[in-house]
Amino acid sequence: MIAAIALGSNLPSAYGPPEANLHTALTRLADLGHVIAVSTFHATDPVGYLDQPRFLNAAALLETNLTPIDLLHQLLAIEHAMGRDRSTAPPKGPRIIDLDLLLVEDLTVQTPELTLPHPALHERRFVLAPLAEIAPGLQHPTLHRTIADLLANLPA
Ligand code: PH2
Ligand code: MG
Ligand code: MG
Repeated sequence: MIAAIALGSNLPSAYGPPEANLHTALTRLADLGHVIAVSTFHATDPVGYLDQPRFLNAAALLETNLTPIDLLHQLLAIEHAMGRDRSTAPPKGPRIIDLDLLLVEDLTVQTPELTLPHPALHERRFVLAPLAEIAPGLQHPTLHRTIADLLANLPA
């Protein structure tokens, strides 16, 4: 199956600055399958929780044999292995690495642990802009609009 994954970082780690964190995370994603495409890295202003450094955001397409829930667990394991500590940081606050599962083919999943498509995918420019570089024609499975269309129609 092909999964779309959002990457974000706005703190340095043992691997280096946010740019190095994205590169490290992409290397680890490659252990989970085949990385088909990677966007450029976008410097973005923080959204939601404003008092934090700017982010570097990206998107990737991963071909994998993992189930969606196993893939989610692997993404969380990479975050943890790279030094992200969810117990101390505020929600939506600064992080070494954030790996969000956006889409898996046209699956819809509603469980306490995992919602697909990602519930905020369609309203976040920092997610849609990188994803539109590598998958502009991908259809949102419930909104039935392409990534390029969702990006073009975001409020400014
Ligand atoms: N992630 C958040 C909250 N705010 N802002 C930007 N620019 N980029 C992010 O990745 C981001 C954010 C929570 O996941
Ligand atoms: Mg996350
Ligand atoms: Mg996130």
